Order: sequence, then C-alpha cells, then structure tokens
Amino acid sequence: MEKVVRTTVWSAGPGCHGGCGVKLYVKNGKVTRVEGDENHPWNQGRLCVRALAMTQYMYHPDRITHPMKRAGKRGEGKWERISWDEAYATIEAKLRDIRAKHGAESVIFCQGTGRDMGGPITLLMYAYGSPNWVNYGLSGHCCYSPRQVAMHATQGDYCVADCAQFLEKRYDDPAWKVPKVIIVWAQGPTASDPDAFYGHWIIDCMKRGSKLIVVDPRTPWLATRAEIHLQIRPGTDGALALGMLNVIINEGLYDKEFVDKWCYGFDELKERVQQYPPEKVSQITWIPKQQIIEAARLYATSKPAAIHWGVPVDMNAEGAVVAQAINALWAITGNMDNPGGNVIARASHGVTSYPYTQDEMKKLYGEELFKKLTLKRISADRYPAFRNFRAWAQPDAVLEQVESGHPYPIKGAWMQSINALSCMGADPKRHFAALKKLDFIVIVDLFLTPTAQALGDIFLPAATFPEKESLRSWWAPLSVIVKAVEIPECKSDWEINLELARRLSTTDFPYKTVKELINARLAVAGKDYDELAKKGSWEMPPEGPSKPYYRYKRGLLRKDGKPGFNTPTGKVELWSKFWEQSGVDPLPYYEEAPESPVSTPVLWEEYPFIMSTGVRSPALFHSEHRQIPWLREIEPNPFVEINPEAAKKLGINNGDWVYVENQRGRVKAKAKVTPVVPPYMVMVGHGWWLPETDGKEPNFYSVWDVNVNTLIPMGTQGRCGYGGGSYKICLCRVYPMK
Ligand SMILES: Nc1nc2c(c(=O)[nH]1)N[C@H]1C(S)=C(S)[C@@H](COP(=O)(O)OP(=O)(O)OC[C@H]3O[C@@H](n4cnc5c(=O)[nH]c(N)nc54)[C@H](O)[C@@H]3O)O[C@H]1N2
Ligand SMILES: Nc1nc2c(c(=O)[nH]1)N[C@H]1C(S)=C(S)[C@@H](COP(=O)(O)OP(=O)(O)OC[C@H]3O[C@@H](n4cnc5c(=O)[nH]c(N)nc54)[C@H](O)[C@@H]3O)O[C@H]1N2
Ligand SMILES: [Mo]
Repeated sequence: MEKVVRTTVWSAGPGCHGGCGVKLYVKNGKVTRVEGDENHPWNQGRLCVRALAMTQYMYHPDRITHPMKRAGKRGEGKWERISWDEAYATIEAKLRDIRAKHGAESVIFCQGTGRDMGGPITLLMYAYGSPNWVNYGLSGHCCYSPRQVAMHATQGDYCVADCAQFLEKRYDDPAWKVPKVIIVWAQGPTASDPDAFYGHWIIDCMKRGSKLIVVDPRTPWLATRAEIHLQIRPGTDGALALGMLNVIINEGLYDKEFVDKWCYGFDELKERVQQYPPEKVSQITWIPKQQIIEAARLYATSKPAAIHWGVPVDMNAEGAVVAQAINALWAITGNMDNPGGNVIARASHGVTSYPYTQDEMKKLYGEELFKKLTLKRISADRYPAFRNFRAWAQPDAVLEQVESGHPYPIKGAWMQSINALSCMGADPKRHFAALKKLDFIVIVDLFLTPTAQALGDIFLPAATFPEKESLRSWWAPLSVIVKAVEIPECKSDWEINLELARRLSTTDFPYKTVKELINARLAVAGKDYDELAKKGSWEMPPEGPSKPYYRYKRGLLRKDGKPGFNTPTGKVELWSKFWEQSGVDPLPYYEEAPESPVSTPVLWEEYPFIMSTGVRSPALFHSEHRQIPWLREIEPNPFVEINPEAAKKLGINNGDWVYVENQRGRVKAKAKVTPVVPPYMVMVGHGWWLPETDGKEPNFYSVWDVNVNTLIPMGTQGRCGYGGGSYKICLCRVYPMK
C-alpha cells in the first residue's frame, strides 16, 4: 500500500534553506517519489530538480549509513564501522577530557550554510559550555549575516521583497499590491532560491505587471527581461547604491512624509551621498551615467517598489556597509513594511527560527554560563558587532586562533553539515594544515567528503529530511518536518545533538525526546508538533508581529509596545547608533575590493580577468550532489564561463579543459564559452570535488585540482568583521590545458 506524507523540505536532500511543501509517496517503508504540495502557499506545487531526485540521494550506495571511526592515520581513508553506543561514548569521553584540560571554549562548533542546524548545534555547544559557533572558513562571515547585521543596525529587523509570501491567499489577498518595480540586485532567483524566498515569485509578479531592474555584471536570463540591466563591475555595488541615493535625494524623489516622521539621520546621509555624484559612480562601477540616473528615477517614482538581493552584496568589500546603503534606498522611498515594498520578515508565530536565543539559553543553562560564554567567544573583543549581534564567532579570527593558539588553544572541532575543504573555506589548504593539528574532530554528514576524509576521527551518519522530526519557522509558514521513513542507523541532527547534550550538559537537562524539545519551542505559539503534522505540516502567520503590514504604526515591533521601529531611536536609523556603538562609521561609504583592476593595477596586467565564483546551479547545492546521477548529468564538470571574444583570443573553444590560475594557485575547469559573462570577467563554478576519484590523501577526491577556493585568500573581511571575503572579486588568468 502506498501512503502520502505531507511534509516540509529543509536540509539533507535538496540541501537548501528550504521551506517547500512536498508530498512523499511511501511504499514498504521507502520513499518512492516526491511531488510538490499544491496546497502549500510558498511553492504551490512547484519543485526543484534536487527535490525530485530525492530517492537517488536517500538510497545512494555511497551514502554512509552507520557510525564509523578512523582506522588508520588521518587522511589514509581507512574507516571502521562502530555502534552508536561506542560513537557516543568515545565522543563523550574525548570532549570531557578536552573540557577538563583546556576549557570547553577550546572546542569549536562548525556548520556550513543555513540548514536545519542552528538549533541542534547551538543546543549542544551551550550544553557543553563553548561559545564558539562558526561558519568555519567563510571569510568575512560573508553569507547573509552582513545583510542581516546591516538591517539590524538600520531598522532592528530583517526586510525582504514582498511577493505576498506572508499571506495565505498570496497574490489574491486584497491587502497585497504588485510591486511596480523589483530591483534584483546581485541575485539569481531562478537558480538559487529557495533562500526563504522563491525565484518563481519574481516571475509571478512580472506576470502581474512588475518591471525589473537587474544589477548584475553577467547577463542571466532575468536580465534579458529587465527594463534596465545595470551591468556593474563586480564589487562596486556600494558605489552604485550611494549614487542612486544621490540622485533620489538631490532630485527630491524620496518620500518626504516617511523620512520626516520615521527616519533618523537623513541630513547626515544627504551630506554623505554628495560624495557620490553619478559621474563619479559611473567611473567606479563602469555603468553609463545616464543608466544610473534612470534606474534611480524609475525605482523612486514607482510605488510600491521592492529590492531583492543576494550574497554578492555581502561579498563586496565592506559588505555590511553596502547592505546598509541599499537598505537606505527602500527606507527613504517609504518602501518599508508596505504592500509590495520591502516588508519586515519575522519568524512565524514568534517561534524561534534558528539558534538558541539568549532567553532560551538562560532558561536552560543559567545566567552565569551565558555571561561567561559571551566574554570568551573568539573575536568578541576584536569585533564589537560580533559581541552584540547573534552568537557567531568571526571565521577569519577563528582560523588565526586555530593556527596561533592565542589567546587560548583550540583542541577539537565538531563539524556538522559543513564541507570546509571543498566549499565553505577560502584557502582550504591553510585550513587543512591548521585543523589537522587538532586532537579530535567529529564529522556529521551523509557522505564521505574531502573534509571528512582529511580530518575526521569519528563520522556520524545524518538523516535526510524525510527521515526526521523537526521544526521550521524561517519566516513563514510555521512548519514541522514530518518523519515518513527510517534508515535504521541514520539519525537526525536533532537526535544526535540532544543525546550528546544530555550526556555533556553541566546543568539538568529537561528534554528526553526531540518531540518534547520541539514542543517546548512551539509552546510560545500555543502549538503542538502532532497537530501541525496532521494539518499537512504548516500554518501561516496569524495577525500580530509576524504578519505585515505597517507594523511600525501599530506598535507591533518594539518590546515596549510603542509605535516605531526596533532601534534605539524608534526610527529607521540612516545614521546608525548600533554602528556607532560598534566603533565603525555610522553612515554608508564605498570601499574598493582589496584585489581588483583599480586597487591592484599591476596584478591586473598579469591576471587580466576579474574572477567571480560560485554562481548557483539549480542542479547542485554547493559541494553536494556530485554523486547523484540525474543532477550530475545536468552539471557534469567543474566549469568556467568565459566570453566568446576573450576565449577566441586565448584559443579556447567551448568545452575545452582549461587552467584558471592566479598568484595563489590553479585549478582545472571546462570552458563554457558564453556571452553571459562580459569579456573582462570569468565566472568559475564552486564547491567542486570528484567523488568518483580516489578519496585518500593526497588526492582527497581531486579537491585540490578542482576547488576554486584554492585561488581565494582568507583575511579579507570588512572592518566590523562582517562582509568581504574574496569569493566574488579576485583576479586570474585562463589558459588552455595542453
Ligand atoms: N568559491 C566560492 N565558495 C563559496 C561560495 C561562493 O560563492 N564561491 N559561497 C559560500 C557560501 S555563501 C556558503 S553558505 C558556503 C556553503 O558551504 P557548505 O555549507 O560547507 O556547503 P555544502 O556543500 O552545502 O554542505 C556541506 C555538507 O553538509 C552536508 N549536509 C547537507 N545537509 C545536511 C544535514 O541536514 N545534516 C548534516 N549533518 N549534514 C548535511 C552535505 O552532505 C555536505 O557535505 O560556501 C561558500 N563557498
Ligand atoms: N541551487 C542552489 N541554490 C542555492 C545554493 C546552491 O548552492 N545551489 N546556495 C544557497 C546559498 S548558501 C546562497 S548564499 C545563495 C546565493 O545565491 P545568490 O544570492 O543568487 O548568489 P549567486 O548565485 O552567487 O550570484 C547571483 C548573481 O550575482 C551576480 N554577481 C556576481 N558578483 C556580483 C557583484 O559583485 N555585484 C552584483 N551586483 N552582482 C554580482 C552573478 O553574476 C549572479 O548572476 O543561494 C542559495 N541557494
Ligand atoms: Mo550562503
């Protein structure tokens, strides 16, 4: 008998930040196929190729389905099967030993991107007593957090382009308005979303009349459908935003009423943007002056208008400052929490969306531990913005401390859902050298990756989303992940971390099962796991702080219940007090990337391409899916996009194998000769390793041959610790492989 289980997608499988509603068809205890749930308000039945290939992922012969311990030396590729009892006992003993000798802070808790991991990993980390949660190797902490901290500094909340995603009836809800203009700024909606936002929403809006402005050095498909395509020089987005502010302010096109009533620091911003007239901005960005002016006018005079942006914003030098400047655009045009503008995105029903919050932590582990941890976090002294915002340690500072042992030594690493050596880490050879000196490393993953092979002492096999119970409130709907099937010796990240948290906690730990823990998180909303599971796994936000619009007028954003924004002044702070308190410039400014035709002109002669990397492929999630037949067929090789004109000069034909090289190293890639990239730029695919090749040292699945991150340095973070990283802006040359 076949049954259908309705559930929510997040993490292992498609790999993404997820949120789709799906129907799993289950027969004899196995998932046989996956379909989009037509009732789900976010994906409305649509589904990506990675979700459709789910059965190939779950039942792949290379998937690790039992715990293992290293048998030979690190890197020898020898593993021995062990029981969960032995795995837990070994980990408990080792971690206790490190804690006794060096303090709990000497173990770092490393995760990759925003999968269903913030909850489990911080639960375990705090129970153990370490403050060091890190996106290990992500130079500049340059994914999402720079935008997030900039928005926190500006209006105390996260904002997102409004495609009616917070309303159950979506586009049919009369409260919603179609954005007249959407700026797609450094984002690839058709490939890279869901990123708690869906690419097809942009297309749904276009069908309802939205015009596009696309800000992208390349010409992705959406740019060919745009009213204006601003073909920007990579890494100069800050200058463009300041130039657009200049036009909008000097031409009086901003929303005077909103600015007078709800903004703080407008005069200071006005003065600052005088340094960025369109002429100068055109020189910096390589965009014609008239286009900058037209784009600014079109955006400011279209009401409502929305901005949707992506990770290259964060990866600009001073990415948080760039985000601050873009945020000022929607603020001064009054596109704040209005229908069809940029709306505030809060976790549905007020349920915690990610890591353990300060309040939850204090309740679980006590006030004292909390205070102590904040003081010991790596980088908290160096970067006040890291101390004062969320709970992460700064990745460049973490690497320095792993290498130097100062101010205290790092002895162990818990690596859960991260492939540091082939994806997240810039300069992976440096990480390899630093991490192999640690006493103890646990890997929690589904496949043996280069990182697991090179560094792991214990490997714990994680469950995919159809195999687990979990929760998702990022941002809507409030959803549960419903367990449909089981693979006997694979466990969910929640199960693994809860068991170890119970064993290692220094205080009495209240939860015995994952369901109890989830229900404790759902309690603030008066909800229950089984009830949501029965309803089809989700429920849209009720009236209140997690549902738009105009919450600042209704007193729904601040703890004191007064109207206004969640900032010290209660206004949108164009001049930010948070930044002032963090010791950085309270106003936005432009900074050139450390390596570029402008900042390193001599290097540019030797390496005549701007190298951007990591444009997302719909068939792959970062370093994953290289083993999955349907997906590898779509994206078979590490690639470099090169313009036909440039390729011709170099004697490179479409499909040729080439070297991409700079002063830090070289990698192999297959040329995609395409006018999508301009002649001065190449785009290199990221996250590559070849699981079909030898996994032992020194090859590690060919990671050093094909991972473009060997050409990218660590240590190019922004002044506040957030932003930068050189993933999107370095220099390189390309030549045929003989
Ligand atoms: N050159 C270049 N490098 C980049 C980028 C770029 O643009 N260019 N982008 C950067 C960005 S923005 C990011 S966020 C990072 C991402 O970097 P990572 O997060 O490290 O990359 P992934 O390959 O997605 O995931 C790592 C591992 O998580 C495992 N995994 C997946 N789901 C689960 C799960 O539910 N549980 C467990 N335990 N394991 C799971 C996968 O099998 C995989 O081995 O990469 C960065 N690296
Ligand atoms: N299928 C799939 N989806 C994913 C991921 C994945 O690996 N696969 N990864 C997830 C993660 S963690 C992230 S962070 C997001 C990232 O996804 P996005 O935010 O969409 O980022 P990218 O795909 O790196 O780049 C988007 C566009 O920005 C352009 N671009 C490059 N440099 C610049 C620049 O300096 N300025 C401007 N204005 N544009 C630039 C590129 O040409 C590209 O067209 O995707 C998430 N979703
Ligand atoms: Mo990311």
